[in-house]
Amino acid sequence: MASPSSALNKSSMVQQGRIRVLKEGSTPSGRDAGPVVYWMFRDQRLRDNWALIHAVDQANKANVPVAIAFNLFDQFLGAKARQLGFMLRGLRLLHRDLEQTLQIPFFLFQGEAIETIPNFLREYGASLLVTDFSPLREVQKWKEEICKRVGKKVSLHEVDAHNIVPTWVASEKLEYSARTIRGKINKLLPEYLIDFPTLQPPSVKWAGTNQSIDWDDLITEVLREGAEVPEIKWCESGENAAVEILMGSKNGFLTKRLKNYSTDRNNPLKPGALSGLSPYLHFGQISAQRCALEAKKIQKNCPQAVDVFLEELIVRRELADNFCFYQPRYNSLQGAWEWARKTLMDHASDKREHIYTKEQLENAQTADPLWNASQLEMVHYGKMHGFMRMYWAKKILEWTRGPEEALAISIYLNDKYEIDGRDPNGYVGCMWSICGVHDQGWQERQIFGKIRYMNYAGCKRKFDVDGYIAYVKRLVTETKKRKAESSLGKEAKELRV
Ligand code: FAD
Ligand code: FO1
Repeated sequence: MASPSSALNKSSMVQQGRIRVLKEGSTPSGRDAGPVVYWMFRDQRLRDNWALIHAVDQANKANVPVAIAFNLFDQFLGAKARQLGFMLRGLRLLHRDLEQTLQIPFFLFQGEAIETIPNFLREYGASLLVTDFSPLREVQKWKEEICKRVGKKVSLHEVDAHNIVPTWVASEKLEYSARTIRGKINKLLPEYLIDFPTLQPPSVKWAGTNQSIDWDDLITEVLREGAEVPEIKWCESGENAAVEILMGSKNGFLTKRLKNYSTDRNNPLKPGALSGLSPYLHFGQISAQRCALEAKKIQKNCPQAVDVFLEELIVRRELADNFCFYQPRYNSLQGAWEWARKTLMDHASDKREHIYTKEQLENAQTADPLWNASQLEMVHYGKMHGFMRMYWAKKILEWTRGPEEALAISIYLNDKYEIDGRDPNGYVGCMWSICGVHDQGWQERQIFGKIRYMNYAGCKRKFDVDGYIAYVKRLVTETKKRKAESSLGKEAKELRV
């Protein structure tokens, strides 16, 4: 479907390897070239955004205006108030900054992108649609459909603004593990881990009217509809908040917390040892390339911590995009390797000590207080500690009737409650834990077969399990108290009215 990006007006701002031409329009350049539209989807930021840079560059070359379009889906992979509130608050800030700095209009549509985006292109006679890149099946299908629905003259370019080494450049095939992709990525880092050009306002201003967006109304509506999974208060949304988390002078990861990363990142009692970047990376409010550039600047101060961080941020994260891009069944047992499917099926009827329903798991009603604590951390805090996610998913394999059910439940719960859910990292995280994707085979045992096993005793050896359970208990109490106070506050306000 995609051809090499030879058909571009030689993009001088963005490396050709980062761009895929999904559709080549027939627009003769010159007077009847229409505007450029950037359909912003995964990379919801103005700074360090290759897709936006490309859209402005192409508009300037064709001497036409450029606009940003965002489509808010009615239902997106189980997202609720927690995720949509975070996303929309970030977009509201982006909209404000956009008008103040780049004077590029921002249009927000509600419904299905395969309807709203082609309609918008037709309304303004656009010649080029630029999109950012997500390997998720649905997204790839939407783009194929949009290619069919737009006029002959419209071109469609996809820009990988999320990965440092574009997924299709890092490897042309499904990689087996971090070991097989690491060398391929590291070889290309000198070429792709480069600084960003500073974006200037486009040369040609948008002639049409700008859309006025009632953000308060929209956010209130989305919070009401998605109230089942309430917003989290500890995680402020937006590009500025993301930069604070990365390198703020108060408590930034690179500025204040990096030294503990290599030693404490697997200790669930020290969540501050982790970067805390995943909500911002997931929604594209910060560029992984920016995080890597800033980390490399201080590599000499904490060489080991930076190496470990870059391994997770670049190799592990881009391996997840590789998996989802080349394995369309990335969230099902069919997407696992043959050895894993076989070993799991060989042990599918092994006796389980416990069998729990999705509801029992969702309500943290198992006999394992450690697992319950991790589930409660995810439900109430919205971000389970990375180490616990492995234990959490593996126990679901042990306590359900078979691997398909385990996979379905882990992905359902992960995407419903995690602020960073619905992400290739999450599908791979569940597939790694339950079906050994990107892992090797281990000593064969009941239920798990050759899938890596984790247990309570192993956790006890690694960290203070009782301390973590107590920590989560406090967390849940505080969250419930805050929720009660805020709803009291709301009632009082209504009474005063
Ligand atoms: P840090 O350790 O500071 O990592 C920095 C960044 O590196 C992360 O934000 C992430 O982008 C990347 N990274 C770190 N670990 C991994 C990994 N194992 N795989 C891929 N990328 C990684 N990550 C998500 O973003 N969304 C999810 O829904 C998600 N679900 C998971 C489910 C399971 C069962 C497992 C085992 C892992 C899951 N992960 C997920 C991966 C990882 O746990 C989180 O990315 C990490 O805990 C996020 O916190 P952080 O940014 O503070 O981590
Ligand atoms: N992107 C959009 O363009 N429109 C949406 O309505 C939308 C909702 C959404 C909800 C939860 C979530 O985690 C992400 C969401 N995204 C949305 C962002 C985008 O889909 C993600 O970056 C991909 O899921 C990752 O590939």
